[in-house]
Amino acid sequence: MDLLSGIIEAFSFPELVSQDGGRVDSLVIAIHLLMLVLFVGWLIYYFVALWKFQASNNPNADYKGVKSKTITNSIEGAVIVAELLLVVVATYFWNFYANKADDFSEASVVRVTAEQFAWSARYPGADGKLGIQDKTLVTGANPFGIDKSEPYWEDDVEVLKADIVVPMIKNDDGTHKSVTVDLTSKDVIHCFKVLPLRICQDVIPGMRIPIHFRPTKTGRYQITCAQLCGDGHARMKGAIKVIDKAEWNEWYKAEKGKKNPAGEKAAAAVTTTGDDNA
Ligand SMILES: [Cu+2]
Repeated sequence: MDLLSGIIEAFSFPELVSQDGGRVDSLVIAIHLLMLVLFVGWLIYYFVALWKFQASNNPNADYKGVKSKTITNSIEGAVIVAELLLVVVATYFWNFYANKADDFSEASVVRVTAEQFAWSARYPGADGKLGIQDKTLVTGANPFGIDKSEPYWEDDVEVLKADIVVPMIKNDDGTHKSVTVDLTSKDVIHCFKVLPLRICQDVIPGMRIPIHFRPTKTGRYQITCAQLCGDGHARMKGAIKVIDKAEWNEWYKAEKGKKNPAGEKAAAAVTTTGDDNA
């Protein structure tokens, strides 16, 4: 019984803590069913060919082969249908995750920056907006590459190489509020993969890629870097911590309290004169 439940567990989906993640599971199931149909189809074709072209039926080998176009046409047709299905379904899911959520608000954006081999986050401050980020401005003192000549950055909350904290907020109708994670990288291509949230998105230097999800359960979930990003890739583990609204408000207040805008302003004055990373 233990072995059976172990096998069932190994073939089951991991824990799901995202409102829309079920759609990803449906996509996985749909693709597996499609592959099953293809597999059975090919098996039937294989046995029919074995029987039809056996040696006793065809004592002399015929190097000209089959002249009828039926098989070629049906295989080409099947390939076209399968590819079309995959493209249509994949585009639908990609569109769903890549576009802004219906309840998108700038205040619910967390900007996540990947680097060899850690994850850092930046949250909008009281103005509800994040400062402008530019990879060419990244230095030791300015790890996010914040453009300090632009507005909004001063009150942003920064969490370096620690858990990425996001709130789980339940709406009155029982649905959950979306969180948008804006992904970018300081160095090479990484990949932000959180299995229980059913998200997996490449993180590309010079690009800001938003991805959204609706967490439905509080907890701490592992972020796996799903792109081989250097010799420390295997160690590049992070965590995303989903906490409830009350806890979130407290956490956010505490992080804001840690900030020292005056100190950051002084650092800005220094970094405009030289690059301390050189
Ligand atoms: Cu990585």
